[in-house]
Amino acid sequence: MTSALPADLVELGREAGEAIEAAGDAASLEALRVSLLGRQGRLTGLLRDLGALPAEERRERGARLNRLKDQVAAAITRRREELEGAALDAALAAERLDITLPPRPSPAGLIHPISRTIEEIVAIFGAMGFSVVSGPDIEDDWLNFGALNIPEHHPARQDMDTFYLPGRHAGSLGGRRRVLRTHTSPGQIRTMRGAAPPYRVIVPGRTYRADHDATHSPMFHQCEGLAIDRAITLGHLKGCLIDFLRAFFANPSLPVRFRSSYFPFTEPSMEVDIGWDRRTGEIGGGKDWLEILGSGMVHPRVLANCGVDPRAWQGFAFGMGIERITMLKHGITDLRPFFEGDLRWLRHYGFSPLQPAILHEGLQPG
Ligand code: 2NL
Repeated sequence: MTSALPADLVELGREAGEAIEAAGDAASLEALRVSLLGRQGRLTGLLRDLGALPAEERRERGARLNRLKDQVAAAITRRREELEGAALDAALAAERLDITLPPRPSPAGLIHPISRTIEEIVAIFGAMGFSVVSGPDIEDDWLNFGALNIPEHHPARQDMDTFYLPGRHAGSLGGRRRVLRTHTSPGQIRTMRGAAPPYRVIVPGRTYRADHDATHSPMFHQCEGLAIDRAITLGHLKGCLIDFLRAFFANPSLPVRFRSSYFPFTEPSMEVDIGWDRRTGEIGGGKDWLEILGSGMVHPRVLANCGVDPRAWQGFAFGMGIERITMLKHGITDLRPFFEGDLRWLRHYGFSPLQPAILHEGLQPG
């Protein structure tokens, strides 16, 4: 048999219900739960007080109190779930991810024109069967000059033109002077000394000369090439270099002229010119000639200096300045920005890494 709740419990239930509905967040709801159902809570206290009542009264009030306690606990749970649901809805609304937004731009970087030219040279000579070789920037004066048949008192060897380093190479190199290489030839000298012929190599890389003005940088880049076999002739030299120049300048009818010259390390030696128009600067047109590289048949003394028998082996070599052919190809008129690291210049003249130099019936237009 049940009767109406005593007035104090009705009042407590109403108060608790209102407070639970009014709780705005998990923390205040939890504080409310502690104040009602915790060890010092009001309902807990009323339950504890039952012990003082006579048995009959205690049973009835106990049952009611317990029901009230269950109702309060259920109301708190419902309110907690409500608050959690609202918090999740708010987070979902605030943190919504729009996967249709375009990605933020990320800096891609560009290939420096010097690196691009080296890539193109490697692609062209690579297709002809040449391998790429590199050597150290610091050489000794035998590998840089002596082995190349450059005489002791040649002007190129003077301190005025060449960076010599303090101290000398120790040990097996017999106290030779240390020098920043003035061309990449020592890379080829090392190739010949290190293995038996035949050789087909190119050596692109940094080179150094004590020269600094508007058209000369103390550090610059060169690419040399070397082809040695049993019967390599001047005809092979001409064919390779004509093919190279026509591929590099992307002009299959580029005029190429070989002009007699002199280098201590080749015999005979030839300067190579391409046709251009002096007035407009246009490569391949006009009636003027522009010197573009040096070449020749490797001097027998150079082969012998490297332990290669010049009666059994012969071939050609050539050398070119990377900055120079890069400027000509792209119409760059000033040498200095190559080494200044100005990003505005690089953005103008740089190349996309996503379009590397690839040969397909000549180089693809950059
Ligand atoms: C030029 C001229 C040249 C070579 C470089 C060479 C290398 C060896 C043997 C013989 Cl190991 N020759 N290199 C030959 C002819 C010309 O460069 O005007 N360079 C910018």
